[in-house]
Amino acid sequence: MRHIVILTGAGVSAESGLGTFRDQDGLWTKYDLEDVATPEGFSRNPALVHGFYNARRANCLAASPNAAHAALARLQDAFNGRVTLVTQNVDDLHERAGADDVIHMHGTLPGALCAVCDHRWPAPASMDYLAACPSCGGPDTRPDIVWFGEMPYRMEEIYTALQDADLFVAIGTSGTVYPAAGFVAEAHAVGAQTLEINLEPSTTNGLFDHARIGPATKTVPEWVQDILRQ
Ligand code: BV8
Ligand code: ZN
Repeated sequence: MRHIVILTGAGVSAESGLGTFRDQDGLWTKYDLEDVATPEGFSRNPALVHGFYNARRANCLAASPNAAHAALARLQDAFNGRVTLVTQNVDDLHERAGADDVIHMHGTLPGALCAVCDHRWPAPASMDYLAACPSCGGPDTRPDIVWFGEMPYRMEEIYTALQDADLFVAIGTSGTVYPAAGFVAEAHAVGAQTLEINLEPSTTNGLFDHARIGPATKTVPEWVQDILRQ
């Protein structure tokens, strides 16, 4: 096996205490996605959206990577082939566990973006919409997050990796958000093996050749060990 492409979702950070989205007390059960994760919501009420992301940024800072993040960083180090690690998550727990070149297709909580000049800088602990852009002084500073209706980042790179994959592994994602939920079909189309690792089978589980069910801090280290033993 030469090239493994991995896609992680909120489930890989669940045991670090960061909420998921669609589980019973998930984020989308407390906030209306339309209000806090769309450009329209941001222009309607930027203070609410900054408050939502400031709270998540604080959660993220207080959280620590778990055994699943550590195992994936180990795989990147020890696997004698290529590992492309794509995440839908906006937390930086993969990096803090030692992973490198993590492809954050939905942006990152620690990142700030200027909607006027596209300048990016490390977000302050708490952002507010009055804060001017450090580069152009513009008023439209926002979290560097990809909202619904916006184009995810580094899609070219992801599709090129999927074309070259021997194995595609989806970890801790419900398979409800596109284009990420479509990656398994892309991998399948080029003849890659596909594996889902999840607490319970996701909506797209039927599209995977294999599945390992259980909490990520147990299933991911076991899977990494099996791969490195091969
Ligand atoms: C796009 C950042 C178009 C925000 C996120 C109408 C208008 C426009 C677009 C659409 C539309 N209708 C549909 C769409 C497409 C839309 C979409 O897919 N909507 C869905 C809801 C139907 N997609 C988009 O809008 C995307 N953009 O299409 O652009 C375009 C095209 C060309 C040019 C220009 C534009 C953008 C999507 C990105 C949105 N941003 N995140 C933020 O984080 O605040 S997505 C959001 O959901 C999350 O960030 C997360 O990344 C994503 C997926 O969630 P999951 O990670 O899967 O989490 P979830 O809670 O759902 O599942 C948790 C899983 O973990 C479960 O399976 C559970 O079993 C498992 N689990 C739990 N505990 C554990 C565990 N597993 C293991 N161990 C455990 N312990
Ligand atoms: Zn600017």
